[in-house]
Amino acid sequence: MRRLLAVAMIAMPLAGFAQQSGAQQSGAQQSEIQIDHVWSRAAMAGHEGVVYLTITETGPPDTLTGVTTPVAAMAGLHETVNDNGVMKMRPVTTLPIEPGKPVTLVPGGRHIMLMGLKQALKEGDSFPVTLSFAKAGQVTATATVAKAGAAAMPGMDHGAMGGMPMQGGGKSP
Ligand SMILES: [Cu+2]
Repeated sequence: MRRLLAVAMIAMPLAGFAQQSGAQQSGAQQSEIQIDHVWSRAAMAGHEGVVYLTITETGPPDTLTGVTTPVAAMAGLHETVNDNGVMKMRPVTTLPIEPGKPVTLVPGGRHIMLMGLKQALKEGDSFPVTLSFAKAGQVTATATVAKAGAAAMPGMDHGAMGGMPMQGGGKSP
């Protein structure tokens, strides 16, 4: 009888602890970020490139805060806006990621702009793209290069940006 009581007394605080730590874990920033459909288009070295992908969050809300890739001097988030019939691109600094609401970067919408390609992107190649999230930290995905102009949006050419109104974008000669 005495032994049984002792076991019960030990078991109770343990159960309480387990419950508490379980709650803490679900409340902690256990970010579950998945990046799919990562693709790019063939482009020449020194030119601009583009990356499209889908971000799915199954953990708590997060924010995409930046993008880097070894194949470009600079990478950044852009969105495409229709300004009185003229398609323009503008930089986006952060992108909120909500659980259960996949964020898609597709031609004609949001995309990752690669500025100053350090190497040519050839069809069939792949290269890493690292996304920085406020909570999840850095997540690296692999982009596959499609042919130039693949699923291109009419009236917008990422390969040659001549005449494209774009903030802070240097034109290739
Ligand atoms: Cu762009």
